[in-house]
Amino acid sequence: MLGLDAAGKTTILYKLKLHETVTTIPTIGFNVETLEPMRNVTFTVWDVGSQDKIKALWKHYYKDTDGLIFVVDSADPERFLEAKSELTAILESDEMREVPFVLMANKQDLPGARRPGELSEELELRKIKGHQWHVQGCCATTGDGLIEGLGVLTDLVKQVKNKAF
Ligand SMILES: Nc1nc2c(ncn2[C@@H]2O[C@H](COP(=O)(O)OP(=O)(O)O)[C@@H](O)[C@H]2O)c(=O)[nH]1
Ligand SMILES: [Mg+2]
Repeated sequence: MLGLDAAGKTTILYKLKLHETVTTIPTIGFNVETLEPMRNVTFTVWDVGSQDKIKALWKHYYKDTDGLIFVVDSADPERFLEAKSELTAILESDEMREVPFVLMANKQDLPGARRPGELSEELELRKIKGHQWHVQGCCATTGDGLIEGLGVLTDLVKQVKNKAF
């Protein structure tokens, strides 16, 4: 799970793991948790910190990734361009070839939050080649949309794997 700082990654992880809204501080390094199996699939979620210094380390987590959760603060349009270029850079990495992703359009509860469809336009997801993707609206603090997003990611990962063998 990657995304700009303050997008809501750590909040998402602990909502899924503990069913609680935790108070977060900027993540230094990473959090990793294994979630209870959903539909026979076990998720090991790496929530990798995204302050500038740590972002340089993201690439070390790409290896053996089956699916990417990319989290965006839907109510922060000033950072959409930055989010888009980070996402593009991740997907262009050799180790991320064909890895499907779900873009979590987080913070849907905030006034002015862009809807999932608008966000995919803003981030020009249609231009991305070689990756299956889906945009999921969510709210990490209530948990709305999180399970749905993981469900879609499961389907996309299975599709890619079935194609490969
Ligand atoms: N209103 C609202 N705030 C959120 C949501 N998700 C996260 N936040 C807040 O955004 C801030 C950054 O969240 P955090 O999980 O630390 O982001 P990270 O840097 O991506 O790990 C925290 O104050 C969270 O409480 C959401 O869905 N709605
Ligand atoms: Mg964090």
